[in-house]
Amino acid sequence: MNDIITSPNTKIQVEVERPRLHKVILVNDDFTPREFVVRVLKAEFRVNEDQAQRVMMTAHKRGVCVVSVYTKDVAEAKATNATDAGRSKGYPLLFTTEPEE
Ligand code: TYC
Repeated sequence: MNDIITSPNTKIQVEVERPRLHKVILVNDDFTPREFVVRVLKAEFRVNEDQAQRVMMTAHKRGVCVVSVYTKDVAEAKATNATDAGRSKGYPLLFTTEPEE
């Protein structure tokens, strides 16, 4: 019977980096109605009326506004869904994504 017990003495250190978050950015245009932008923000990004109004007005005045941050896949899926919601009504509403610094 071979019952010698050996214990490993090599320590393995694994460094895990937190995945970078990605911003979803609302881009202003001259055609999409304000109420529609607010409705899409509330439906897709789970913000309340007040938050949706602020984000929409910031994009309206400054050209763009960060809506929220998510992991890459979630940010891209939400930006695509929200952009498609506008396109389905014939509006040029656009949401883009970019990695956080
Ligand atoms: N600028 C649009 C208008 O005056 C409203 C709007 C706001 C559209 C923000 C897009 O990302 C946007 N009807």
